[in-house]
Parts: sequence; C-alpha cells; structure tokens
Amino acid sequence: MSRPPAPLPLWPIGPERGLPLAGIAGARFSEALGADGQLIAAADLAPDLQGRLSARRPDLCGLPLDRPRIMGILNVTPDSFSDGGDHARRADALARARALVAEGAEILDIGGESTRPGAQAVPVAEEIARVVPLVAELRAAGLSTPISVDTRKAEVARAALAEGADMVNDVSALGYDPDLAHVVAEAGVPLCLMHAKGSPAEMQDAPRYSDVTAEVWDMLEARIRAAQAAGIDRAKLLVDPGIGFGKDLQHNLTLLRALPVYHGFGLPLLLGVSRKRFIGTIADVAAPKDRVPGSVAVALAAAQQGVHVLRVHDVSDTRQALRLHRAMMGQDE
Ligand code: HH2
Repeated sequence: MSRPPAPLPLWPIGPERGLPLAGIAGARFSEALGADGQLIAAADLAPDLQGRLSARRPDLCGLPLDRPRIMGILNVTPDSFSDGGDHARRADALARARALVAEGAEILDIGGESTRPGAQAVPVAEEIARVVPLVAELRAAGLSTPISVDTRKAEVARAALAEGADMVNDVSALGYDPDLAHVVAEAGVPLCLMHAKGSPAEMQDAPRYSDVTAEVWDMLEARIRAAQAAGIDRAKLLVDPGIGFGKDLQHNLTLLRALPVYHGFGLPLLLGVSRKRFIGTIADVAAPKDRVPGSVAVALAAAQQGVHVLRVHDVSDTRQALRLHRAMMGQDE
C-alpha cells in the first residue's frame, strides 16, 4: 500500500466535527491531505482507512492510549549523547528511575547501548550487564511502572523480559538481529518498530531520500509485515519515524510535519525528539541539556498531531506542558 492521505488535526474549537484522530480524546480531523496535495473529506475516505485513522489504539502495558503518554528515558551507558555516564553506576540508575517515575513517567525506556550518530555496537554481554540487573533490582524494589528495553538484540531483550521488562523498543525495526522477532513473538509483548536508515556508525553521513515521508512509510510497512510473519500480533506493534536516525535537518522537519500520515497504519505512534541535535541546530543551543524548551515545543506539536507515546529525558517539563495541552483541548486530568 502506498502512503495514504494524512488526517489534518483540528484544534477543538466549536462543535465537534469529523472523526476522532487516532483514538486520542478530544482530537479530531475532518479532512485528509493526499500525497499529491488534494484535500479529501474524512467522510469520503475508504471505510478501512477511516477506521485505521480514527480507532482507539489498544492499551499499552495497561496504559489506555486515549492521551499522549510519557516514556522516560534512562540510558545506562557511558556515551549517550545527552546523559552519557550520568547513570552508569547502579545506584545512580536506580535513583534516576525513581525520580523519573515521581516526575510522571508512565513507562521507563532503559537502554544500555548508545545509538547516537557515530556510536559503535556494544557487545551483548556488556549490554546485558548494564541493563538486566537494573531491571531486576527495580522489580525487586517493587517498582510497578512498565519498563521498555531499548535494544536491537534478542539476547538482551530475552534477559530483560525474564526479569520483568514489559516491552521492547528496537531502533532497527527488526533489521539488526534476526532472532529478536521470535523473542518478542514468544513473549507476546509490545514492540516498537523505529525507522532508521543505516547503522548508527554511519547513518548521518549525508543521508538521502527522494521522498522521506514515503520511504519511511514503506520501510515501516515492510517491517510490520515481517513482524507479523514472525508471529508477532499486529495489535502489539508501535511505529516511530526515527527522528535523527539517518535524517538531516530537513528530513526531520518534513517527518515532524507529516506525523499524521503514520496514523494510516492504525497503530500507536511513538516519537523521540528529546534534546536531539536538530533542536540545537534550529535554536542555536550547543549543550543537549539546555534543549529542554525546544524539546517540549516539539513534543506538544506532536501531541497535537495525535502521537501516543513521547520518549523524553525531561519528564516533569513535558508533563506540565501536556497537562496544559489537555486542559486547552477541553479534557480533564
Ligand atoms: N532515540 C534514541 C534512542 N532510542 N527509540 C525510539 N523508539 N525512538 C527514538 O527516537 C530513539 C530511540 C536516541 O536518544 P537517546 O537514547 O537519548 O541517546 P543515545 O542513543 O545516545 O543513548
């Protein structure tokens, strides 16, 4: 299927019009924009596309996806681009996990391998040693917040799931480790498929697309099919256009404007923009930790477009912004 028309989100002023947008309470659309620029009334879209664009998504790890959810990032790496080394010691990681939950993180995304541009792969044993005892300790300490393991590797995912992780976030969309799909299928857990072009080591060496929105669509569609062929239930999948993964500034902006296109899969959308380089470039802010206002601005724009999960470092800032956004949408806390 080539990429379908993109629903145009409505700011909720006046009487409710059109169809619900991706099952987000208060969000609607009455028109969609076709790939060739034509406007199509929501009522004139094919019924199956109408359904995919507007249906409520299945709950994620027990969280209803009728509002954007906050995924707090916990990198237990020495070299992540914005917080590398901050939580490499176990005690610091445990404290950070608790702080993220206290600030309002609804899912924790724990990663033991940096995928920043230029990063080299981490050996499996090393990644397991960074991530898995931390998951076990968090569960032993009674933490009940859902945990996502951010890994491309089957063995890391298997070990983390065995210790109580609830989902897998794969920045290679099953393109790195052929066994990961089977681990996820067997465990029956949710899986985020993120688009990346190339591997972290060389992905920012002049990435090229003729139509980035369509190419990201096509790759995600192929990976959804591959996941299903491996026995993963489609209802367990999330998709993510992979901001900054083999994309230059213009590619990132094009994708951020086109986010509603990806509602055409009928799946939850996850987005990770927090502190990323394009924010520093546009706002002229060199230090990743100083990019919070820009990160929150993009998160809100994404929420407005019906994104279901926002992957962020700065949880309390994002939560405050989302609470105001919900109030403006006429929705209760
Ligand atoms: N971005 C990063 C890592 N994992 N997962 C998804 N689904 N989407 C993303 O955009 C995404 C991701 C990179 O950010 P970070 O974890 O902060 O840095 P690093 O890879 O250097 O650890």
